[in-house]
Amino acid sequence: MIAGLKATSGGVDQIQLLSPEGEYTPHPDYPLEMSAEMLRGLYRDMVLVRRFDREGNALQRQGQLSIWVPLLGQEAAQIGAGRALQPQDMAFPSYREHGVAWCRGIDPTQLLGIFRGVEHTGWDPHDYGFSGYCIVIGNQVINATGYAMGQRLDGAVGASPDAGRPSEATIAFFGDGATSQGDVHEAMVFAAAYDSPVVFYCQNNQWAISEPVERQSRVPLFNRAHGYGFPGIRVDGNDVLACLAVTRWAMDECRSGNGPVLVEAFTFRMDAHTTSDDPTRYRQADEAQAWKLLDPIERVKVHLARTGMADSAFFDSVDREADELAARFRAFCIAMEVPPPERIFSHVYSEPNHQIEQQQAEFLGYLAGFEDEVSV
Ligand SMILES: Cc1ncc(C[n+]2csc(CCOP(=O)(O)OP(=O)(O)O)c2C)c(N)n1
Repeated sequence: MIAGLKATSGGVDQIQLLSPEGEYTPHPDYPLEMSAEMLRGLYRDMVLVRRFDREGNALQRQGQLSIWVPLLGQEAAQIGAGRALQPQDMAFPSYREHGVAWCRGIDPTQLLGIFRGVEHTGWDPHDYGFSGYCIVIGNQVINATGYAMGQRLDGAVGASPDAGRPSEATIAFFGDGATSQGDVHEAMVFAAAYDSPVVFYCQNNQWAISEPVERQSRVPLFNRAHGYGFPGIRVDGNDVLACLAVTRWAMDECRSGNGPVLVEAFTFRMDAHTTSDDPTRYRQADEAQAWKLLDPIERVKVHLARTGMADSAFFDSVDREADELAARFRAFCIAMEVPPPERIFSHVYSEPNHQIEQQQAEFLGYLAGFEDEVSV
């Protein structure tokens, strides 16, 4: 194993504000205005997101979803980054970013259609500043870079953006495995060449399905940024405060025209890659056990309790809210109607498309051929 990439240690370069024991230490380069309300809000976000994620997993096991992509363990990496964004920013997720979706204002029930196989997406990206989920590894990173280029050309970047609109930036979410993909390298070269306002946010959860990160990179991932010519920062991905502070800084750099930036959130995928995967086939149980001690929610809970910023009534109320959310999520899923078969051809392009219309007509004609069949 390569030094600095040991399973539970992000190494000396890793930015951390909240230790696994719940001790807060401010960082001079990444200041954060702390308040009890903000901390309670981050805690609530993480608990609710974990709760509906667990429900998604259970729904797949009960045959209600075709697949589910768990985020267990990555709550801090996602909520920290998600809460660092401003409404005018644009985020490009892969397929595991349920926590970021939550921060962008997407109701969790809107995530269900794609996993039940009845929707292409479930929301309009422009309404939320959150693109559709991307299953093709790395593809969204190149799209994000193009979008960020557009923000620059539109005059939305810099100290005094055109047309009185607030400065904007883009963030692209991807995994450690995606860094082995050509699209990601192209995106980084292009972003550097054109000073694109894009934060490359890599959640290094240690595994690309069964491929460990140390087989994919000879150096810690954040170090690769120096080769492209922009800053690379490794943050403790299980520390929501560090993820928030560092992403906020990185987005500000991009909004002011100093981007791009690579942020590597060093974390761990506690569950399977998807519900179709069996991690016991390729990883040791003690690896997950070691990461359990670094749980992103527990350290905030300990800090809140120890400092008196929250009491048991608060924790109980969040748990109750989580149960209610999970029940609503489940009920919505089970009640989802099966759409008519031609629906799959809609919402493919934003404008009418002749080829898609032709395919839809052909498909309907094919189905009509079965109308005379008598069922036995
Ligand atoms: C272009 C492409 N190649 C292969 C796959 C199959 N695939 C799905 S997920 C995955 C691993 C991705 O790992 P990583 O980028 O670390 O993200 P994570 O799932 O761990 O968040 C692969 C190879 C794919 N979806 N797209």
